[in-house]
Amino acid sequence: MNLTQKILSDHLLSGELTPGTEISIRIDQTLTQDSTGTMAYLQFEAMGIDRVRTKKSVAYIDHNTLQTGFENADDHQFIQSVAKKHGIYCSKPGNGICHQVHLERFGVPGMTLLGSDSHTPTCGGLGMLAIGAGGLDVAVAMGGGAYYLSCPKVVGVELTGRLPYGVAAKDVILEVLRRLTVKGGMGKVMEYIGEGVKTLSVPERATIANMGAELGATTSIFPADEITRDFLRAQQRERDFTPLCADADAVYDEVIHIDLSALVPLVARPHMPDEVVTVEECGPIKVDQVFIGSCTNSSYTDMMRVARILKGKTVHPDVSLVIGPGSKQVLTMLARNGALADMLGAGARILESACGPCIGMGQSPKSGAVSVRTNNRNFYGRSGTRSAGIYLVSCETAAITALTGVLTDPRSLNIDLDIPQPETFEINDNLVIPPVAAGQENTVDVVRGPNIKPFPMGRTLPDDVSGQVLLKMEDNITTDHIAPSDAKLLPFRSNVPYLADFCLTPVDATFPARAKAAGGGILVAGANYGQGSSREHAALVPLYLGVRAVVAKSFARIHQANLINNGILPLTFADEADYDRIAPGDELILPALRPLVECGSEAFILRNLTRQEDYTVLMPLTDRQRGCILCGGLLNYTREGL
Ligand code: MIC
Ligand code: SF4
Repeated sequence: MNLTQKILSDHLLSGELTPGTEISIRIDQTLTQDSTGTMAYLQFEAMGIDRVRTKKSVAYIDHNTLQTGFENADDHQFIQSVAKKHGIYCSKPGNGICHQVHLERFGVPGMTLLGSDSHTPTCGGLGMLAIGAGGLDVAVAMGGGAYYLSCPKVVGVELTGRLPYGVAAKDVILEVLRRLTVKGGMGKVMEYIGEGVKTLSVPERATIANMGAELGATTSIFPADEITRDFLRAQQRERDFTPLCADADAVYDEVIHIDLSALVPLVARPHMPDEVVTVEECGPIKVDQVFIGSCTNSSYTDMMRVARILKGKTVHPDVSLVIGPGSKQVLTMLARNGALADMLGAGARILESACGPCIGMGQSPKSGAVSVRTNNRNFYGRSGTRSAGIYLVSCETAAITALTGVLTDPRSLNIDLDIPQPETFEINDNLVIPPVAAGQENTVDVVRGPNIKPFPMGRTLPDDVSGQVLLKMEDNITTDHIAPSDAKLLPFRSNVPYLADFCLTPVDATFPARAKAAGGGILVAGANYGQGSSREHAALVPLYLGVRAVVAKSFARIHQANLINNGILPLTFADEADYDRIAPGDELILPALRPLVECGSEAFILRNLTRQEDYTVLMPLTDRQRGCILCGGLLNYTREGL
């Protein structure tokens, strides 16, 4: 067996490990972050369970830390109190980015982790099977419920050789994205194997696993070996180590080879993470802003390399350099060993350990800017400045670029970039608040500020579903298009009615008003609809606006699950050519849909009343998903079941 199959079979609750069929697995750990967490905890509360039934559940506060009004702080208080009551550890603002902290302090090789954030696979760097999901799926897992997923194919990514000077783990994953594209990992787990794995530290593996999310992969995983043991020992948790790897004769559905020695520094150009070219090909474009940080690249070793490059130098006069170390642990260590002073000395602007600019929470670049960043997504508008272009690179490329003012290949540096892992990391978990003991739940009152509004619930499926095509979209529409998030909108993640007025506005500014005027309708989209974030808001907000169905060429995994969980129909074209036959404004109907879904049909007639045409659309559903669709969502379905 390969490693993925081993962990899946250890946790299998139903189904068989046949790719493409539904399986369900037991979840050992969960994580939430604040921008998806408020909704997840409201849903958890709605399930009426006193205490989480996982081995460990952690609620992080790391996204909404700008606090430009009362909203974020209210949400923090809600999360901290609800966590304390229900058996969940709460990582307070300032403790760091969920994935970085989880890797340092909580991840355990061989366990399963479900997180309400699409970059949860970061802990795959430790040999965990770590999967991103919508908040409702995480709420169910916290309650001890199974997590259902389509059994993935397993791709063996065989690494050989060793990274040359100036080439980083980030360049490995950018190379995978260059080859496979943002759709290339759909339905697959990327399992890293081969001799080259041994040359990569745990934080480097985590960078690669993290950005596997941009491939659309279910997750990415590395073996747990002596390097993993050393990392856990340095985190004073060697007891959590178990050696894990694939069997020598393990079989993979596909294998791809990467010779680490042959890689060069790469860059993903605006506005997609797979728009990858070499730094050399991209050329010395003039740069206005550099951001170093995010869950992809903010480990201690990343930051130390940056400090070394900056030491004794000055940031280019036309560049604003912003650095956000990934965790309190990292920032404290930089402060103690003087690296922070080197960064400050060079003119870097230091941010608290949080997501920050990665999700547009501050530091939006100027109009038309070129912003070079170490994070994982460069989707249109995500920085908060729609006219800016975001270029994704390694820490080394970002740091030297900040000095030269133009995109620069770090192989031109001539300083030692070899940073060994420290013998021991600085351990201080005083910003992690433990829950009350079992049985004490009633001693905690959950605090709800005025920003917390009830979430919309789906309605039972009517016999016919009909509506106007409100919008026709191209391929690769992201959740940042559907439910945009920046410093102005993130504070309203617990306020769906407010967010609804921004739904799909990066595609068409008139969409929310038109959807409201039409009383809802149907969306038409190309391939990989809903890629990116796990935010359930990309389903809740259209639900609030009355969207009943999305007809697409294909869907991204987490978004498709979020649609079903909220009772919105995810339909695909049987013949993709039919996509071209539908126009915005067309009136569509799915006649007798409910009885057909009830009797298990998977193919349906979609009638275009405007053009007098019929198309075949598909919606293969498992029994559980059928229940969700018929009842108008997972919560209704679970309640009916109870
Ligand atoms: C992101 O990177 O897009 C986010 C913000 O972390 C999201 C979660 C969210 O939208 O709240 C994610 O990756 O799932
Ligand atoms: Fe935070 Fe950015 Fe990572 Fe999302 S991708 S968890 S916003 S740092």
